[in-house]
Amino acid sequence: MFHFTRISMISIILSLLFVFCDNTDKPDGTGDPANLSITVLSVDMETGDVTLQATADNTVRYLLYIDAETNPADSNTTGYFEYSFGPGEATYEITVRAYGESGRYIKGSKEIVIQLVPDGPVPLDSGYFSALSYAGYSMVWQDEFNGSAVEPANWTFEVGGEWYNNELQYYRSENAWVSEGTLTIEARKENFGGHNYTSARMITQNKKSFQYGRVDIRAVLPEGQGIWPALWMLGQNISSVGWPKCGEIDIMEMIGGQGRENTVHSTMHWDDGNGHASYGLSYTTTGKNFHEKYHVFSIIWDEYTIKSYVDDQLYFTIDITPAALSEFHQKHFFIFNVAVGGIWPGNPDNTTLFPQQMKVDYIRVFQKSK
Ligand SMILES: [Ca+2]
Repeated sequence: MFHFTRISMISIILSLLFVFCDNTDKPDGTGDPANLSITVLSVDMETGDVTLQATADNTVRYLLYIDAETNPADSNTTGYFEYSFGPGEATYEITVRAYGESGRYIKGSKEIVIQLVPDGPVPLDSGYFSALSYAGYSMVWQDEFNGSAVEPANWTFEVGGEWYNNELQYYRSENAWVSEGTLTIEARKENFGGHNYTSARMITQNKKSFQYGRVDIRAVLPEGQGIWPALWMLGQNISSVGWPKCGEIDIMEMIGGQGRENTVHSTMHWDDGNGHASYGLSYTTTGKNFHEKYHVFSIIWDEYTIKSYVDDQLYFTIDITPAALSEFHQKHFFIFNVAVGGIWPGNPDNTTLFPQQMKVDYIRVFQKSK
């Protein structure tokens, strides 16, 4: 992803020190605290965990406040505090009060700003590459996304806000582009057409459709609760027979959040004569999550089976020879999209960082040589 976001923090001194009278047991000032200083010792860029040390003379107790000085977040005699601000963009005021034996205190404040900063794109050469050729196969179509625009001879944008599964996004062509050798589909948190999120969905229907072959798609996925990238296919006859009689080949789906970014799913959908039927399996990586480097999502589809792969590792096979699976013996077209929210992933929450991007390096289709 291009905007690979991480948390950073900066702190600045917000206020000078003041002496407050909490009570007047020792009005002569004996035992008053003095010389308060607050030092931010460490900031964990990914979790928002902060440690800080307050020191002052003649102090018997330190109290930590976050924002309003109503209830202390912590208190101790050492002045050493650990506090987790969590992810998300926000500005906090932290205040430390140092109480002396007199019962009076002095206080100081610092401002903590949590920001999300671009961490740069995942390098295009990171992760897995598939072969450019396979014995017994010929390449019949490829889009390497090496130009400067989405190729209209290959792709059509599906736009609008009426979708399925209680998804939240409005699809727009503005949320996809080609640059630096990749296709980017970006899910954004923005209001458009009565929706709170936008994204893109593009199809090859009536332009590039295939019956059987090997498909390789090299991509790096987005992340976060409620983010749902998919690389998939539908039967070319969907407009006449509808779903699921057209058949659906989900080459790769991932639902983000809750630590699920290490797993992708491949699923087939069809009509078995009694309605919708489906069968699929998932693949969980033992390496970096799917948003941290490129992987190749593949199917090998012939008249007998559809097999699904991640980085040439087979993890799913379905026998498509039974008559009820006739859907998979006809041409299918491709769909690339990033959905937001819905029944399966659940909706985004305050841990979801936007924008989120799926990047595709290439799609290649090979068929058995005649
Ligand atoms: Ca490329």
